[in-house]
Amino acid sequence: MPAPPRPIRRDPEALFKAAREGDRTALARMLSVIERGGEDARTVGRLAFVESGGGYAVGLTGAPGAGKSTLTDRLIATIRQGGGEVGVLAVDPSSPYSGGAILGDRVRMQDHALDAGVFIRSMASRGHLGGLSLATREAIRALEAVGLPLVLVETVGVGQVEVEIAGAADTTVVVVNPGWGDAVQANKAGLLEIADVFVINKADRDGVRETEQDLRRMLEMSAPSAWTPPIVSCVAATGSNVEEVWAAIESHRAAQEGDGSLVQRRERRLEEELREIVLRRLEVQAWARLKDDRYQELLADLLERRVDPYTAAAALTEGD
Ligand SMILES: Nc1nc2c(ncn2[C@@H]2O[C@H](COP(=O)(O)OP(=O)(O)OP(=O)(O)O)[C@@H](O)[C@H]2O)c(=O)[nH]1
Ligand SMILES: [Mg+2]
Repeated sequence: MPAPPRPIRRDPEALFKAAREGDRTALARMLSVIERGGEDARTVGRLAFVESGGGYAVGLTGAPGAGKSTLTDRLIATIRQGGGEVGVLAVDPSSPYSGGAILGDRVRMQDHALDAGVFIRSMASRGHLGGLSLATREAIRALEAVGLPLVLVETVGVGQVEVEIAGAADTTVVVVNPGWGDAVQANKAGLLEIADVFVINKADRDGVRETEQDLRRMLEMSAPSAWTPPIVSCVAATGSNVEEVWAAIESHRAAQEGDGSLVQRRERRLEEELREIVLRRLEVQAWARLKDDRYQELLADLLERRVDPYTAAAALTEGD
């Protein structure tokens, strides 16, 4: 029996070209390249950047188990009914697993796996936490660049990195559940500041009214802005009221497109990205310096009290 054809290793340019032509396997590989980082990732990122900017990204975040994946699954169906194509990134900063495989709890989304209008990919940290938020931005642009007009980004967890990733979308949806304290927890995690739309999922349970009141009260205490995040309750498990969630996302989009704030938001985001990349590069350079001989000398001088720490630091950081 002939051996199955081995996947051909393609250079990043060829990969990008194939992905643009609709080759989903090439697209999946391109995302692996981005996730891994390095020279090939830079090439793909550069190519994608030029072709990106035409899509719209929706971030979904919230505490573990809030129902983000179930809701994402339902939103995919809603979007597909409207005839739109959609890319989905499931980002899990706490998980070392990633790749083409869709993680356990996302099995539901597998229903869409055979639909050519849906592309689903999970991304994980591979150890460098902050790097994931940069990689996610590049992945969103890659999906835009191959012509997916809409990207949903589900982020698991409620830490700082998760807030960063979810906040990097054009519309950020924060998913909470009914019950005492859930809204307060979301507030503590910094989710209130990034929310454009609140979803109270699992509305088949008690406490929806109280949670809604909590959210309203906290919103009233926060600084006034042009957009007041709507609060929509739904039962993602059955699909009940998911259309309203989608409508709230669309009205946020329309409001931002109407008053020019979307452009501003994107510009701000790009500047933030630039700053983060610069900081990262400087950090790498700094660590490199801390390995050289000059450092060892200065450290010895410091420990012998021949030099103070500030003078030593100045000697290490001055341009040479
Ligand atoms: N009762 C009820 N259960 C729901 C609803 N939506 C989701 N669930 C259940 O809640 C559990 C968690 O749902 P997921 O969609 O995996 O939640 P998640 O937020 O993606 O979870 P992580 O990705 O692990 O953070 C599952 O058992 C779902 O079946 C709902 O509207 N009502
Ligand atoms: Mg999930």
